[in-house]
Amino acid sequence: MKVLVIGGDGYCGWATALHLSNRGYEVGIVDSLVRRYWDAQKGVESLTPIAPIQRRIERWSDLTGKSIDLYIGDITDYSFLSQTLHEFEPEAIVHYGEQRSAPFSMIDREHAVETQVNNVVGTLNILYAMRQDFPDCHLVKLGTMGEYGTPNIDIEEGYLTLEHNGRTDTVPYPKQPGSFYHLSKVHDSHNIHFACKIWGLRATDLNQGVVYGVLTEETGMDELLVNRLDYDGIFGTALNRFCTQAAIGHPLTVYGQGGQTRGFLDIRDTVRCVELAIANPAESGHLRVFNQFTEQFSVGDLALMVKKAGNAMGLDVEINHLDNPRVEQEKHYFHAKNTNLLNLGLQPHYLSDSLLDSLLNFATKYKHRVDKNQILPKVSWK
Ligand code: NAD
Ligand code: USQ
Repeated sequence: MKVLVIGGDGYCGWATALHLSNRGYEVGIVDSLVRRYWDAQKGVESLTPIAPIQRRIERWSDLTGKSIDLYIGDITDYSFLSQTLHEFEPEAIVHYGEQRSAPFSMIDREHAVETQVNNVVGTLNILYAMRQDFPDCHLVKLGTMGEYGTPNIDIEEGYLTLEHNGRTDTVPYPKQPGSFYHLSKVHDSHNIHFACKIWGLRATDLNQGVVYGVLTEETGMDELLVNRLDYDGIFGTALNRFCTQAAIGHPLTVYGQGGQTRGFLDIRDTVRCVELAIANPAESGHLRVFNQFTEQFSVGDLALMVKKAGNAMGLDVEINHLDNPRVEQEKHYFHAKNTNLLNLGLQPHYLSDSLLDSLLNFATKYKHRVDKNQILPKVSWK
């Protein structure tokens, strides 16, 4: 099957492209390389040195004999997108190609606009291109668990059955996201839902939790294939940041009380979930929603786990509770369903002592590359 991975130079996209290629899919990568530009613009860098995309792909091909097609361009440019789809003729599109940092989207008006234009227009262009020429293609779109926010009731997978004044209906689950970035994903979900309904397209929205880890079977094959590891205050996610902080002896940066609870998953499960979604396509005319995470933790619990694992390795790990730069609930109910992917056969990698050891070892190996000025958060929601 031919699969186009949009955003294939990024953290999740690179790991996914290699995994699918390894599993025998014919893979193409689309990327504007805008994430490398944003890093340069903000003066931040992946902890791991990442090679140019062309070298990464060449190395993969030398190692495995498998080729990956590369299309460099911006999907908000409709003629580029349309031409690329005609050249590659995908049977499935995996769409990771968005601005994905909540703090980036909250810097100021310009960053909020840039995030929402990039994300919403890119996704709308894909929907129009599919409607025009590829109506049977399956869109696998990366959404996020943060679309739901932290409601005081259980989170279902995409839809909620309501009873109101004696009548019942099943409707998209109410969304209460916590940043202009997370809102862009909600707008995408609504646009995809509508396009499936009116044009009969098929799509899966993967509401993914916070991803952690560096290595997959494929990205661990060679130094040139290594994945990015963001630890800075804009792009770094909680557990990746905590492990890097532990490695350099910086107190772990728990925001506020630390009771913020989220869904989490290992990058090795991200690639497998996407493969499962592709191998079991959605029906046409329907937006299917899967909640893509394997475990729930509070950030305070994660910090304690990193401290314990770090201390066992001889690192001196302290936990700091900073004034929360975000506006979010710091103590709340959180119980989300995640059975759809398990029912398709996902066998999760749970967060274990050995994985924490390997993440800490990884962070320690590259700790000379840490820019200590990029650890503390600089973006405020207020
Ligand atoms: P990333 O920034 O590492 O990768 C995104 C890639 O998309 C980059 O290489 C970037 O250059 C490219 N891109 C962005 N806009 C583009 C455009 N208009 N045209 C072409 N390419 C474009 O991000 P990531 O962590 O790999 O996240 C990928 C997706 O997964 C995002 O949609 C994000 O919302 C979602 N997601 C990520 C996480 C996580 O923890 N990393 C969790 C849940 C959901
Ligand atoms: N947090 C800390 N300390 C830190 C960093 C974060 O306490 O140093 C807290 C945040 O306040 C928040 C939680 O940890 O409560 C998660 O923050 P994060 O930066 O790890 O994740 P988030 O901003 O939600 O975004 C990330 C990805 C995004 C994806 C989302 C999945 O960047 O692309 O959509 O995770 S989810 O959170 O499920 O929506």
